[in-house]
Amino acid sequence: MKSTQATQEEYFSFLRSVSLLRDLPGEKLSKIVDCLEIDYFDKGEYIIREGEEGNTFFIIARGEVCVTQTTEGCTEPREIKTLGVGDYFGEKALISEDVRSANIISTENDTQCLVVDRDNFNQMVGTYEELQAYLKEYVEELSRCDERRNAL
Ligand code: WNU
Repeated sequence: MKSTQATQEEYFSFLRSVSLLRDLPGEKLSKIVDCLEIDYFDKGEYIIREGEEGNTFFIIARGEVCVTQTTEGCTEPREIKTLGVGDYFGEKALISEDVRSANIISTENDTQCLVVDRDNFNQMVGTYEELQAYLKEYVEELSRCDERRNAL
């Protein structure tokens, strides 16, 4: 990401406030800031589509998104949760080496996401065993949630 130093510092302190990244060393966080892309989405716009290949991880810096998913026996994808500022998504496809497992749709105009690509995500997570273990466990929990939803 090319930007002024002031913006760099804003993103740095924002990332520091994201629970997942709380314990990363500053040096690591600065590297993430350096390689971030910023993406903007309008209300109703799909950020992620279920079934597509994905190579990016997202952190919401502004706005809100909803998570929807196809379930057996339903024609329309079902809404499963909403996420807001400081929440993140898209880790599952990266960690499980799978296609996207849900839709992520912006529910506000001008939703702003910080986007980390697979290489940088692996660098961010791979070097921190705790982070890796935490996400891996979370992703397994999501798979169980998916199964339960389909069993109902
Ligand atoms: C869920 N089932 C599935 C969420 C975000 C981060 C964490 C929950 Cl650590 P992807 C679609 C994304 C997926 C997840 C997100 O949707 N998601 C869920 C569920 O119940 N996915 N399968 N809830 S919000 C959320 C925990 O990030 O990653 O790359 O794309 O498959």
